[in-house]
Amino acid sequence: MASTAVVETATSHPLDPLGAGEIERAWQIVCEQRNLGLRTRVVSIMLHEPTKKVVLAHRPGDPVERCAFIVLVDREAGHTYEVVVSLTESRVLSWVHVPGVQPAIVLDEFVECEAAVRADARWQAAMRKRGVTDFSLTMVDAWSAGNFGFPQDEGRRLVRALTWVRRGPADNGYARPVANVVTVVDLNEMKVLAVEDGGVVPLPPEDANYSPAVAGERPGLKSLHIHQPEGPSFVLSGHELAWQKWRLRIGFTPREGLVIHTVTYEDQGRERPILYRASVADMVVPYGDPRPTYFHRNAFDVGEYGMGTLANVLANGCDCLGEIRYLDAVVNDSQGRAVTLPNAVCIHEEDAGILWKHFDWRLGTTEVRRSRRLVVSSISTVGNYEYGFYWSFYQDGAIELQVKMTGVISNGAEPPGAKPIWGELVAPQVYGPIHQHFFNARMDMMVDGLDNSVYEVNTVADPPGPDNPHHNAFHTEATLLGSEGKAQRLIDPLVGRFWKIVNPSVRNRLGEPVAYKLMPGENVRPFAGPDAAVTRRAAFMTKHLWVTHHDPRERYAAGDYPNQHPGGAGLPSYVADDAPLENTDLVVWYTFGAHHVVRPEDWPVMPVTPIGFMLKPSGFFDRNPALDVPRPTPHGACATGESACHAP
Ligand SMILES: [Cu+2]
Repeated sequence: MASTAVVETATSHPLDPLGAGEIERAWQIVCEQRNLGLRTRVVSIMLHEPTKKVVLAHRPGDPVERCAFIVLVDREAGHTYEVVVSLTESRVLSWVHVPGVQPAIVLDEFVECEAAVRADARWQAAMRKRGVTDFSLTMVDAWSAGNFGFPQDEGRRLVRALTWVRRGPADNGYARPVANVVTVVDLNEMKVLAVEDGGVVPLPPEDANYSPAVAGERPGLKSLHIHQPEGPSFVLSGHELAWQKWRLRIGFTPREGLVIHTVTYEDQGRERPILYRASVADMVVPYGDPRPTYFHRNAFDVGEYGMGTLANVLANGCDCLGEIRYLDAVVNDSQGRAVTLPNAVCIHEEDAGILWKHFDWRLGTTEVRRSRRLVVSSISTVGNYEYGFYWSFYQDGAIELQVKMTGVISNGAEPPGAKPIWGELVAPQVYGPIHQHFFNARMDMMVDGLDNSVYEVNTVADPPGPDNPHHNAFHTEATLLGSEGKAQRLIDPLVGRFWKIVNPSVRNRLGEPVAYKLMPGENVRPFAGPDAAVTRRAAFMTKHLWVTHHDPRERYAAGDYPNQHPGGAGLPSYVADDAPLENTDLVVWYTFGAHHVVRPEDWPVMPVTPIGFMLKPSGFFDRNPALDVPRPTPHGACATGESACHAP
């Protein structure tokens, strides 16, 4: 298991996430230097990232100045504050009241909200009407309230909680949704404001448990072991990862979870930068059912809940298989204490099928290479759903992000015999509303340097004519997306559309500017109307590609505080000045949507559905950069000709 290739030492780098000691020290400094109300909740404590200039100039051994960025809520006044603390100088550098916003809901609020709802007489009456008398068996999920312009919501920190009922203490409670009951809770006062009861629908009759005791275990699976007796081929030093010409840093924030920093690929002795920073900086799940228990389901799972805070503790042989190295993540609780999530980030190599092959039938020789990828991953549980984030790096210079969705669908109950319009039945009287999951990956690009341009490339058919007498001609057309206004685009798979991030100042040996291309995968458009609250609040989902001029304050596609936000924040405001984009420091934001028409097979726990995209070199290298990957067997046993002669 032990390997000399893996050096688990802490390096001091400006992008290292805050450690437990730093988190607690930052909060201690705030407590010492500011008069805090007794009812303060700490939402997040994370690294206040230094400027690119500082990071890119950093050399090993240089002194590192460390700062923390803290968001807190003063529950008494209902105010939100942003605080920057210098750990190096032990002082509060800035303290800013941000008016009219609600930061993400924190874990303690979930727990306290459930208790407050269970204790409320109106909610208890609603439960008794449904035959529920043991309130300890209920599960109350604090769904974000959204912003529907209700005057009574104004200025309050709210959730619209939904209830499910377990049959026994170890039961999958999501089997029994309580339809037509929405409980509005003020989180600052931790008080139930209203219980909206739209009438009784019976609880669904069936259990939905999925342990082997219930589901059984099929026979026939022989053991499968991944052995790397010499250890993995990557080297992890602190948060820096080096593998097969790739070098990158792994970051982690309570909000985004996994963050990938400073990605480079070594090419003929040059360490060539590709990405400065990448993360899934936002997501939203709009539901398509207009009825009272459903219309407000629009979870922004990154900005409203904190994907990092909800990261799982991963286990070898379960979440990842093989020769695994892990990184712990450290987040904060609402009292400013550090919370270590052991093994939150999994790093391992995977065989990824063949990388390239050619059989020369005249010579009877074959050259084939196996592809291996380095996968950096993390999984978060947000209430009923699981999201896995997998960044993969390939030997041919490709980068892939895959999000894997699993867990339990958000559901409801229908009366016996009812056939829902806005979704599907997944089990008797259990209903899964139609919905979508839109993710936005923010990629601060650095293709051979900070100054880049973005082109859209479409393929067009030539018109018939003297230059196209056989009507077969087609070619690509590249259009510069020269400003933030022009760089708001949709996918178009029918014209083979992709986007190229080029560095106009660096040419490959063919004289073309070096580039990476963004290759969309599965995608969809949002179906919520243009004036829907969720469309205003998550305008990022209305375009698949956005490009912005780099501004370190522009971090989140739906803005800094999407929770209860009326809309217009994030990308629409970032591009309002229509900044020019040619040959400059820019950020690419890619929205990708999973369209979830729920199936009975998604019940009671859904098989993983992956969605994602790739960044591929496109004239970045002079030729296939993976020619030098060694043959799969030491003496070239795969490299000699086998039979199977066939005519060309
Ligand atoms: Cu879904």
